[in-house]
Amino acid sequence: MPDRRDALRLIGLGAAGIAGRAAAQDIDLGFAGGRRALADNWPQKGAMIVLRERAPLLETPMDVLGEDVFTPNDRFFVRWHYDDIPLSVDPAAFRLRVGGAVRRPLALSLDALRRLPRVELAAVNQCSGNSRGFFTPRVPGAQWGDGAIGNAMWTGVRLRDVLDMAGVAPGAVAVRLAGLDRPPPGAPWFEKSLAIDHARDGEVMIAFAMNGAALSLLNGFPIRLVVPGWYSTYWIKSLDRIEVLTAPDTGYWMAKAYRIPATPGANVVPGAKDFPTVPIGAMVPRAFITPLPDGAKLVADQPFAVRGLAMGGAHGVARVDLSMDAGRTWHAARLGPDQGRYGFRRWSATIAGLRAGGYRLWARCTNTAGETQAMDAIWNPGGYMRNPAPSIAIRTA
Ligand SMILES: Nc1nc2c(c(=O)[nH]1)N[C@H]1C(S)=C(S)[C@@H](COP(=O)(O)O)O[C@H]1N2
Ligand SMILES: [Mo]
Repeated sequence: MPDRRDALRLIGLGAAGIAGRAAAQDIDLGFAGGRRALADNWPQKGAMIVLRERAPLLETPMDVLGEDVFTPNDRFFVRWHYDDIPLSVDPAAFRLRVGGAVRRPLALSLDALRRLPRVELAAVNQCSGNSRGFFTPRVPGAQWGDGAIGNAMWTGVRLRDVLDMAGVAPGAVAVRLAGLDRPPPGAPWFEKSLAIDHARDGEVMIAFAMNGAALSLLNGFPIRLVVPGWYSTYWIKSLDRIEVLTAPDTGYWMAKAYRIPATPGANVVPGAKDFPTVPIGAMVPRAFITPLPDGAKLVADQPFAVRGLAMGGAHGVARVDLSMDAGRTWHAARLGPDQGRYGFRRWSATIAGLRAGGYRLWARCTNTAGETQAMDAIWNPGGYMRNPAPSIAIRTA
């Protein structure tokens, strides 16, 4: 648990320290306006890329992401919408309330939750707007690079088991979830809903640990929702309220925000405005080439190793392919161990020696449902679901 001093840093005292430290450790995310400070004075966090201090937006550096299939908790990205986030939580006093269309409203202690059957699952947590900074033309919203993503082994209990304890009443259509963070006066609570069948699918989880340790405050201590395969806007942190609804959620965060064009791949012509929308949902496949940096300098005529991570979205990773000719021909990469369909999977390949010169290397992931990454990026005004085949420049000399 962060102490009081750590908590104070969260509410703004950190600013001076961050500014003082930043100059030597700037990072360039690779788009105009993408210079950011790296700061290591956030509670329970190592060096993070700071997009915003209040409410915190902290991004994972890509070389850190590439080091392991599981993202270290102290480098895991952070995203909150409202300034008023929980700075300390008393685990003994904490209660998860379950109400709405249920037979027995509940106020569950953490101990009561822990008595339910335990489940464990690897899953990628990715912000809907990950990589938004690369949108062309640019769109408003958090200007993330590619690091608003991480993979963890989540431990917790099934949302279904909690709902069954309360007894879902007939006529239930959705389950609404909210946490301890508070909106400013007049603004709507950050609440998200899942269809009742989704909420009861046995995979949606209330997690109390990631990678074997308690959640950090910034990542949702003491419990958070995990919605495997779905964008993390639904992964409510510091979850303390569950409400079963008998009519669809018409709240701001479902009906107005986090909506995507109802078109294939959420893609519209840049600048388009009047199109039907649906709430964002399942993630799409992505590959990342890391830790090899963009513009890597390699020795000519010598084979070299490339590796990275891939995710399949709502389906497992079927394959990762590499191209050195702008997508005309693709060659299969080796896949590392399968840790479950919702997690990252390692890929690697050896590339034969290249004559001295400049090259570009592309990667793409295809999932077990046959969805793959296109060479060209999509566009939508929310800056959501970006997943073109990534590429890096390589120089050999
Ligand atoms: N209570 C609460 N939960 C929340 C949010 C929030 O603002 N409040 N933001 C959501 C969004 S949009 C994202 S991307 C993820 C980020 O999870 P992380 O900070 O653990 O990486 O939290 C989700 N859960
Ligand atoms: Mo997000």
